[in-house]
Amino acid sequence: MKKKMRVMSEKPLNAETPVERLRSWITGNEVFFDRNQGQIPEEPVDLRDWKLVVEGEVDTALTIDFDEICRMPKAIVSNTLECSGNGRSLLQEKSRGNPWTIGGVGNAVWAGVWLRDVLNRAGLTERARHVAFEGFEKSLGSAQIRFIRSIPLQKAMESTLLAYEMNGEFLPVKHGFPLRALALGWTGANCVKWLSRITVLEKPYEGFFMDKVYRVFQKGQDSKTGEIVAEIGLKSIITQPRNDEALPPGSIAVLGAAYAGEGSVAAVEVSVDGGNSWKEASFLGPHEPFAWRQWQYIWEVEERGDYSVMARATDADGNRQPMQAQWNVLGYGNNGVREHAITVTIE
Ligand SMILES: Nc1nc2c(c(=O)[nH]1)N[C@H]1C(S)=C(S)[C@@H](COP(=O)(O)O)O[C@H]1N2
Ligand SMILES: [Mo]
Repeated sequence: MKKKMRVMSEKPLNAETPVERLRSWITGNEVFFDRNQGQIPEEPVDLRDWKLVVEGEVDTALTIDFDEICRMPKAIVSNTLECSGNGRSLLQEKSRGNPWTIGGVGNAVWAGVWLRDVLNRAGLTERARHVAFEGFEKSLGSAQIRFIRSIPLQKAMESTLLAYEMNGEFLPVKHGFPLRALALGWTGANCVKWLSRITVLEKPYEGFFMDKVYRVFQKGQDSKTGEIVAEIGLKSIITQPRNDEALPPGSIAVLGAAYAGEGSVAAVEVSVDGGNSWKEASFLGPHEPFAWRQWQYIWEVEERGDYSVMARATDADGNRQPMQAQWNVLGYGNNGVREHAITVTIE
């Protein structure tokens, strides 16, 4: 099976999963997409040197070592992680950033401790509203800006995991060893790797990675007034056939995955005529909270020619994926049906 990542930059490492490897419910650790702002640690940190500091708007600041984390109640959850910029290169109008196609997403089974258990240990003051995470990796660039991101307290207490395992192994170094945040159903930017410090705040953390990037804004608008990227949007991707593939007439298995952030995918439909008519796809494999669903549609086709194949997802609340994505300067959240259409030639 193909293992080669599509590398967009080496330093920092930004690489997407080959499409063939998005066809199973679990995305293997070795092909899980890589998204980094700073330098991936060269070696796994010595666990004797690592600790997690919890401070800020808490009754008692804590310093927790790895053994202590592992002794806390263990939670196991599936979660689909997607980079906010995934699909950027498929937008109709160009935008700034890594040229992701569809492989800036993956699904894994993660194990760790609930953030709420850690925060409850420290005790929250009545001023507590947001929770900031800091990664310990070396920054890149002359400005030496640390990767610090905050999320609202409600998300932190409801459905945020501090994960130390990914698909049954300790986190690979690239994916945040020994501990990372996982705001379930939210984009990767909210899931800080190489976690070393949690600071409870009265308001969102202010800094480069909060105010200049990971905001949805338009040309001429101050980035800081744009919305902060949070939940992953409702979206479907086609993983087979490949875009521009030529196939003989007959029975063609169209495969894909669909995901809905904190929501649940209820249906996926496929169109082979540019969106004029739609047929329901069937689901394959597990259906778990926060995780994508794999689907297939058997397309019977006899007539030769070029076909535009599209997939659109509907969630459990009846929301339907938009036909076209909402463009923004940094190209976040591309979940447009048209942007993700593929062309198949029957010859
Ligand atoms: N410490 C740290 N955490 C980070 C980042 C980073 O650069 N540094 N990148 C974030 C972004 S933008 C994404 S999409 C995810 C990617 O996680 P992965 O590389 O494990 O797939 O990590 C997030 N957490
Ligand atoms: Mo990201």
